[in-house]
Amino acid sequence: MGGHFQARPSVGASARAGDALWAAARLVRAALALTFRRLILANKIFTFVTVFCFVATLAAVAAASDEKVNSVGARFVLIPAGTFMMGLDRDARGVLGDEVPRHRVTVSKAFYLGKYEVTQAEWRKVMGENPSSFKGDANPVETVSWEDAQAFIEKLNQMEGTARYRLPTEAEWEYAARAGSELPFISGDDETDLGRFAWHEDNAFYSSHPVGEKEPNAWGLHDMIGNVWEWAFDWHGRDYYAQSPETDPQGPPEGERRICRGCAWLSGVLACRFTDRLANEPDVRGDFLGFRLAFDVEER
Ligand SMILES: [Ca+2]
Repeated sequence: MGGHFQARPSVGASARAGDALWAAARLVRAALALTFRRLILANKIFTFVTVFCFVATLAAVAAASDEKVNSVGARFVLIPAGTFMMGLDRDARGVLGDEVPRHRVTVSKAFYLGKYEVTQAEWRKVMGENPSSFKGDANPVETVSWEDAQAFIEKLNQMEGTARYRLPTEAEWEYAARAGSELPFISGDDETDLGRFAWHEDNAFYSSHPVGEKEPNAWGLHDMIGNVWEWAFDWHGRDYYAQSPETDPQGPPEGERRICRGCAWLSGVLACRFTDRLANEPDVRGDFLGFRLAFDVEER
C-alpha cells in the first residue's frame, strides 16, 4: 500500500502541478487574448484603411469628375488626352478637298466639352435674350455668329469670375466627336443608322430639336452630329491638314472664315461624316449655326 501511496504524487506535488497547469493556461489565455486584441486592432486598422481609401477615391473622382455642371446648368464631359487620325483618305466616298490628308493628331491635354450644344435657356440666362428661329428652351441656340459666341463666352466668364470658357479647336471637336471611332460616320461605315444619333435632313422635318434626344457617342456627348452646326475656334485653311502640327493644332494664324462642324437639321448625310468641314465668315448667322463650349482641366 505504501508503494501505492508512493506511486501517487504527493498533495504538495499535485498542487504545484495544478498551479503550473493553471499558470500555463493563463499564459495561453493571455496569449490568445493578446492575439485576439491584435486581430481586432488589425481588423480595425484594415477597416480604417479600407474606408480611408474608399473615401479618398471618392474625393479624387469628385475632384476630377467625368461630368461637371456650371452656373447656368450646362453639363460638361471630361475628354481624355489622346491621339487619333483626323480627316479622310483621298479615295474615301464623297471626300472633299479640305478633308485630306488623313493625318495623326495628338490632343495633349484632357479638357471638358459640353455634353450638349448650348441651349436657348442657357443663352438667355447669360445674354438676356434669345435670337433663335426655332424657339424652345431645350433647343440649341442658333442664329448666332462666331462673334456672338465669343460675346456669350466673355459674358459667361465674367459671370463666373473666370476666363476658362472657350470654343473647342477643330481638332478637339473631331477627336471628341469620334470618341475612338476610326469609321467615317457616328453610325459606323455608312449612314444606315445615322438617325439613332443625329437630326439631319431625312428625320428633322426642317427644324432643330431639343438637345439630348438622340443617342450619345461613346464618350457621352449628344448631338455632336446633327441638330445645329457647331462653331469651332479655328480659321478655315483649305490646305491646313497638309501642314498642321501633329500636337494640338489650332488652325491657321489668320483667315476669312471660321470652322463649323458636325452638320445640322438641314444637312444631307454626307455632310454628317465626322470629317466634314463647313466654314463661315465670323459674323454670319444662320438658323443652322450654334456651338458648344469647352474649358481646360485646371492645373493643380
Ligand atoms: Ca451638333
